[in-house]
Amino acid sequence: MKRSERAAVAFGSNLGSRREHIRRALNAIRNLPDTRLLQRSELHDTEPVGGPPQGRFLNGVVTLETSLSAIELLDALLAIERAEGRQRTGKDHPRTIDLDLILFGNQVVDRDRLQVPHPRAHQREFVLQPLAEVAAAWKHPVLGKTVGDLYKQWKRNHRK
Ligand code: PH2
Ligand code: MG
Ligand code: MG
Repeated sequence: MKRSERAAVAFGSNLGSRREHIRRALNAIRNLPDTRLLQRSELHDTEPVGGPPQGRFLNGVVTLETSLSAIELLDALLAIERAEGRQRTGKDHPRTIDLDLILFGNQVVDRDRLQVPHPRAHQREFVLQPLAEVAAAWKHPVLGKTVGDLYKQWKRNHRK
């Protein structure tokens, strides 16, 4: 048995039948080789952040146990996005499904194709809130704080 890692994957959809894209993408994740789905957060209906004017998102997070490498998992997620009809029309444009690798054990990856932890995750409530539901105690290997603390910090910084 290869060494396995726990991974956190954020998903979001704001084009077409949002629930259906998410359902099928999570099914495809469940069927990946050497991978087990551990937990799924609630689905959150969220305001789009950045990009051109566009519809609201459904966002959430799953945790996985996998013996794929981070890059292998990234490639598998991109293939699932393509199978769900994802078109890359421009940065932050509406999408049928977006699957972002957020955390991979305590590994730090900084390559052109892949940065883990996801460099903007700790600034985004649509990632932090569902991530805190399923992985509050997970320590961010770069920032040295738990996901729960990062979400508390986000809320403190965005208090009106
Ligand atoms: N994803 C983005 C940009 N903005 N906003 C919300 N609410 N949800 C997202 O998933 C999202 C976004 C880039 O991936
Ligand atoms: Mg994204
Ligand atoms: Mg993405």
